[in-house]
Amino acid sequence: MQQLAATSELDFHSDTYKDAYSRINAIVIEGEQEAHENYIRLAELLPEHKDDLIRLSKMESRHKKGFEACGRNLQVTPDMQFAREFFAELHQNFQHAAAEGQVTTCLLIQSLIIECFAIAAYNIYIPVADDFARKITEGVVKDEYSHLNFGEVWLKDHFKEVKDELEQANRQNLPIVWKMLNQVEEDARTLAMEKEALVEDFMIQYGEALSNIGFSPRDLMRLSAYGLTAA
Ligand code: PL3
Ligand code: FE2
Ligand code: FE2
Repeated sequence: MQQLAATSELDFHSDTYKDAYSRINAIVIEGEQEAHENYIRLAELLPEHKDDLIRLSKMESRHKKGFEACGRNLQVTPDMQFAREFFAELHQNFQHAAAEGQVTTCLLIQSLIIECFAIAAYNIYIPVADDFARKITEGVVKDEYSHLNFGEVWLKDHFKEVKDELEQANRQNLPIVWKMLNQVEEDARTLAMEKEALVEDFMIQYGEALSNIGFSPRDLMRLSAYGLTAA
């Protein structure tokens, strides 16, 4: 009900909406661009899955184009500088892990954390988006589930060998997600997206993914607790 009331009051052409959109839209464009690059890097690290990963990287550039069109449609110029800073920590951690050949950490950052973040954000955005952006986002979110699935399947197949590195990568990167959410909380609310809903959706996707990979309910509690302290 609250969501409905909020939507009917949204003015997609107001200065307030467009100002917040210039940052959120940029974050999403930057996120899709980094995802594109990350899957190309992963294709180098996992040559036996090269074709699949290159296919995912191409989907990410299509997503980026779609969200660029959403910004243009509202006559908003995305604040890309803001967005690059927003992703800087995760970006650095991914680059570092890739340089060390830590495929597990790279997959946790891209296919679990970033994809779950995207799925949560897009799910919460769809009901409050303008008509143009809603259609684009509905198409994109379907793809993101398949990207999350790629990571889940690979990590599940190698669970014994990757478990410790996953725990360590989770501990290092999950707190960053909460910091990122806090940074966009206000702008997201201007778009009628509530932080609590984003957190809830993220934790559901992420927890399900960890459970599919092989973590026990007890492990899940421990893993999810990281970062809550930072939120
Ligand atoms: C991977 O395929 C895509 C990575 C994109 C990451 C997006 C994170 C978005 C968080 C910002 C919350 C508001 C989202 C608004 C949706 C248009
Ligand atoms: Fe994407
Ligand atoms: Fe994706």
